[in-house]
Amino acid sequence: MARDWTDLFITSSGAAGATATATAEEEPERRRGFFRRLRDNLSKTRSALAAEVQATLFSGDVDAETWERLEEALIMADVGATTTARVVAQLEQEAEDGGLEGGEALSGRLQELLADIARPKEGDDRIDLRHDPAVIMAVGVNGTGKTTTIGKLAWHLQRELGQTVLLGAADTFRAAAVEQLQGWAQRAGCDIVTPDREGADPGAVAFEAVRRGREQGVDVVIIDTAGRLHTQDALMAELGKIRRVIGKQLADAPHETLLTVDSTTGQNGLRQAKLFSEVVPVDGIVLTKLDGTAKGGIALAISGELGIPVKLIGIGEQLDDLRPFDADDFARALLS
Ligand SMILES: Nc1nc2c(ncn2[C@@H]2O[C@H](COP(=O)(O)OP(=O)(O)OP(=O)(O)O)[C@@H](O)[C@H]2O)c(=O)[nH]1
Ligand SMILES: [Mg+2]
Repeated sequence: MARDWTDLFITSSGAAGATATATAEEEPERRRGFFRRLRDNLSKTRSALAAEVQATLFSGDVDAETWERLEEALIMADVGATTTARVVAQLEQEAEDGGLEGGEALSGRLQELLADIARPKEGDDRIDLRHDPAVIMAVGVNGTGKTTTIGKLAWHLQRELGQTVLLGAADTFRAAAVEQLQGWAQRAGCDIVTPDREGADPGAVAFEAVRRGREQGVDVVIIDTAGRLHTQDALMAELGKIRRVIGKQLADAPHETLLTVDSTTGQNGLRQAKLFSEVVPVDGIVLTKLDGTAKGGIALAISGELGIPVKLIGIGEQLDDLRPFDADDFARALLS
């Protein structure tokens, strides 16, 4: 099932349904355009991986060297050793059993196997906005793309799903961080709650944002947080504190904690995801900067090895360069 904004987000209003019907006719063309962009923006990983896979699987005789080379290519693309071994063993088995003949069949099956690994578990793959308001919190290592992602997300939620959005600038360490988020609020056309001074308590800003969101009846409040290394214990503990303060304003909030992972950091991203999710309940990953890396296979390693769903991907710096993650499209864009 192809994923769009209406597939990823569950909303209570009928707006999503209305949008979906209105665009039903243009849908195939729109999706083709979407896929072309995805494929283009993933070109670094694709050119590294697809060429090698073609050369390996279409070379005629399939032998031990074929599987070794395929493993190497997947590991180079950061699919991860464990996930790679699993996929290649399965493909090898199926080829030996005689079900797969020729490069076309082999690469088609490889694509399926990769998509299976990347696909989040049913029920684990959506973001429920049916709260008053829904509170989303962005966390992650410095520079991974939290603030940029929030800006793009606010824009899409309003444009595609008709949701009203309020941002909370709880990255209070640097004045520049607040200014950056203000810029995005302007571009997205939504309100923002800012700290009254540099170094203000991030929990207080988050609390105020949720309070104001309730008062104004907005649909979604998105909280930005300061970047922190997964190894900085005190800063990691602070995330828990911000969450508790939000919970005092609105029980059960935050409803969705999104961890941004910079795909250019490769396997280190996997480690970040692991350690962050040990400290805060991470509901989904936003994998950013896929346009700038040959290591896009990290999406598969995260799903395959940590079982944390990748929900959104960043494929550039423009407003519309954020999109719901679709495992099938992603695998296809990497290999075709
Ligand atoms: N090419 C590309 N650049 C991106 C993407 N997402 C974010 N960036 C860039 O990455 C840089 C860092 O993004 P920010 O959103 O400021 O990252 P952050 O996590 O908020 O950073 P801190 O607040 O310092 O922790 C910016 O220059 C963004 O434009 C993406 O998907 N593709
Ligand atoms: Mg930031």
